[in-house]
Amino acid sequence: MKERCFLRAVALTLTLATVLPACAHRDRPDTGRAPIVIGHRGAAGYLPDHTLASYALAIELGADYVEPDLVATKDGHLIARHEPNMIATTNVASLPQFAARRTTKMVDGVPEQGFFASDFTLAEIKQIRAVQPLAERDPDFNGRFEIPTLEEVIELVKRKSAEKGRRIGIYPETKHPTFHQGLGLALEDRLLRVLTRAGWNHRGAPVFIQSFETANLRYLRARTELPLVQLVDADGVAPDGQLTYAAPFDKPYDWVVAGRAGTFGDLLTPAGLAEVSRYADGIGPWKPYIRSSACTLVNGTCADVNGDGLVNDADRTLLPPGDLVQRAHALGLVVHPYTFRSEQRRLVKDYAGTPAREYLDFYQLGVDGLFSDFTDDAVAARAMFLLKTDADYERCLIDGHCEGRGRR
Ligand SMILES: [Ca+2]
Repeated sequence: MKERCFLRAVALTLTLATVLPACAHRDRPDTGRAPIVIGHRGAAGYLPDHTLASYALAIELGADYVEPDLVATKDGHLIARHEPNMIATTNVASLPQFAARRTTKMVDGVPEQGFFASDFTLAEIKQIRAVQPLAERDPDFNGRFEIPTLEEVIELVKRKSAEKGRRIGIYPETKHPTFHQGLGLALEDRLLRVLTRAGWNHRGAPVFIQSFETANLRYLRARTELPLVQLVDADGVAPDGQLTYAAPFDKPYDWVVAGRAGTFGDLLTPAGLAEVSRYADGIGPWKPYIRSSACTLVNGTCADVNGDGLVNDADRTLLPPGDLVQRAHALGLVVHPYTFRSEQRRLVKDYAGTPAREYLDFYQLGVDGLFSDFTDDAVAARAMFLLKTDADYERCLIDGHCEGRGRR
């Protein structure tokens, strides 16, 4: 591949200097030149989220990074869970020894009842097993897998990387940083200590750190050279494709605490993005920020266009993409949207039920990577995308049509 690139580079040097970097960096998928595939919660489409089995499967399916979400235990260990409240993703509610731990806590201003990791020691967490939280996905592996620590995730990734002879990284998310700070279990220094002990707290280590909050990313910026990614959420998508904002998904929770007005969308205005670029290396926007969709209104509500009795993304049509990717790139920010899922009901009508069409659309729009529940589909589509890019090269060489390469 390198040699082919080099020969092309020679052939193209005189007229096409600007396309060369894409070719030269083909074998470095995490430099922003070819999109990386991030195994969202592991291989969440197939196995219970945030288990070593799920991360291992994502790696087997070709993930470049796996994504542990991090919450803290009572004794200060970082474990991989999507929420501090373990009620939906584990069997904890069925374990009699923990029945008395059921409680209500305020999480980002919302009361939640359940079983919180911060009320359990790591030894107790190890008695709990993960379950599949989504009813539409396979429950056969419920109750089989432990809750891993961050250290165990890193150990797995290092071992798999050595086995496979390829660079594999982690993409940890600090979950509810303000909530954890309020418990005296702040995530940030704990995360950096674990990464330092693993030899992974330096620029060039295979790690991105992500957060929906802003203040903790600024805190981390002063303490690590690792790339930081500002996640950008919203509450929903209106019938016309505009993002909607309602608590607790309206703004970073540190803004609520600080009394700062505004919404997540403000992070992506020209001024907001410039502010983000001063402390972060990338953005992780919900994918409608890059390309949204609209529904067909009948009597004021979205219609069941495909007549399957349900109203969902499969009834919506794509809108033209915005310019977020280009604006972020102009500021040197990488763009890693979330979350790509292969279920039919989650694919906008234009993708015709084919996940590859959605991936190809976003790869063409220039994203530097994406979070996928179905690593295999993301990786297969990337292979198609790179082939397509090769075809573009040929076309460029043969007849001079060199536009529309779709990547930086
Ligand atoms: Ca429908």
